[in-house]
Amino acid sequence: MKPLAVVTTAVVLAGLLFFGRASQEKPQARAATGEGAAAPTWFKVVFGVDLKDAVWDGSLSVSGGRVYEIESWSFEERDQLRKEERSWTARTAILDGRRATYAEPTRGLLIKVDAVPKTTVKLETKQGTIEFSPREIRLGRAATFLEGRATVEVLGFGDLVAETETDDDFAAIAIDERGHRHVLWQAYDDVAKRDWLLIRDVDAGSSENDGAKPVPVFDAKEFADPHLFFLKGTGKEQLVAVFASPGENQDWDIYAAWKTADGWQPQRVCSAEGSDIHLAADAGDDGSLWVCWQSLRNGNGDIYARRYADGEWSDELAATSTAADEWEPSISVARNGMAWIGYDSYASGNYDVHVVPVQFGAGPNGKRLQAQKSIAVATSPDFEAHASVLADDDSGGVWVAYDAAGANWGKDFRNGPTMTEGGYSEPLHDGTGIDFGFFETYIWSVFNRSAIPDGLWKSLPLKGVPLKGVPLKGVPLWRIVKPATVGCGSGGYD
Ligand SMILES: [Ca+2]
Ligand SMILES: [Ca+2]
Ligand SMILES: [Ca+2]
Repeated sequence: MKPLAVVTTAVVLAGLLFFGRASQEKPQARAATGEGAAAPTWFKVVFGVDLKDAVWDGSLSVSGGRVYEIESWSFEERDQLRKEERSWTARTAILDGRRATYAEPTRGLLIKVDAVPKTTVKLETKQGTIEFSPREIRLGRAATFLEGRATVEVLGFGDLVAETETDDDFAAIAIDERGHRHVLWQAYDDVAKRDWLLIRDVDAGSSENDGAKPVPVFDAKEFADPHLFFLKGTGKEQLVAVFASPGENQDWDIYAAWKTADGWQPQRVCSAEGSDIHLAADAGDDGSLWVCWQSLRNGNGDIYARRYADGEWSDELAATSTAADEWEPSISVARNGMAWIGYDSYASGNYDVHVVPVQFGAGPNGKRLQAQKSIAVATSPDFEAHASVLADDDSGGVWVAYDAAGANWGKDFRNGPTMTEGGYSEPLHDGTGIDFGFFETYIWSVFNRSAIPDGLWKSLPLKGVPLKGVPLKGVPLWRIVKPATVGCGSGGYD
């Protein structure tokens, strides 16, 4: 069922970029008009974080700046926003009795306001007044108000990358030494029935020939998994795009393309017979670029990796070599140079999640990659797949998030035998969630996020195996770990 997953995991960005304060502080990247100038910025205000039944009717006013837009967020039918008056009626909590909708118990507003130093935003509600200076809300941290019953988050601001007539998906971004934002994306041309891999320097002046308009990075008609990096630390800073494509060969391979004075110079990173797809990539602090992907050679899927630094690619490493299929890797490079590769495997007759640490520096010339022993993250008879890894430099460990569902989730042999000898496979639209795992040198634990009846989520420790007897304590669960979206399809691989 996996081959179509790549098609169904699209995150449509519609050509919009969202930036928070981090990029606002780059004056080159904005049309700054004075000291501390900042673009009008979106904020999200959430009422009823305490999940209590309460009336939050109120109104919005801004001093020292303008309100540009106001939208409701998670309103029920009974709630109402009056945009012209900047006022609303809204009641939080899920009321007793049969639910009319499956909205969350919280309600809120999305507001686009000025974010200059003198701006103050005030929301007067039946539960109290929320007042804040937009510049004091930190990116990625919700500020709390009214004893934690309401929050305000900065969402950022949007710029149109390019007005196109193509369907634009799979955007990637890198920022160069001048603070210019380069955006790479895959564009489907419905007239020519082909894809383009396009890039644009969003901050190039109109007089700059190079990058002011979208340009193709590579001449092919199909692409997947584009990534873009601005490599630093090697003395030769350069934009590099990596992607999967069949090129002219009718055989999917991995490619890199380097931005040079003479345009984009492509390089084939893998040329094995068979499909080389599901590309993941990350850049190390040392200026290295790592790629890993699924290669369907030798009659089954395995995870391969290469590392680029100082003008050279390492040898190709088979990070797995089982007779079963390994799928959809993700990669995160730690500050110490270790690359963590997560993937799912069908070696046990159902999808299980593993990570493998990979180091550079092996072999007679010290330029080979070497995989350490792989670590099992989730190996129950249930569906555990789509690993997403994040190296944690503070602990020297790695976070792993993955999609989890019941046994044989989404399979099309519901009445057939399973590896657990039951007759059950969980239907496609039932019960997928996200599980978290955390591994560090001495401690291993898995947290299971289980659904509770009202549709909220809670975290439960599922199992903990202290490898060297060190108790697990204080592991935060709010680290940024981005799971892959569950995809579905049909096909011949497991
Ligand atoms: Ca190939
Ligand atoms: Ca294999
Ligand atoms: Ca499993």
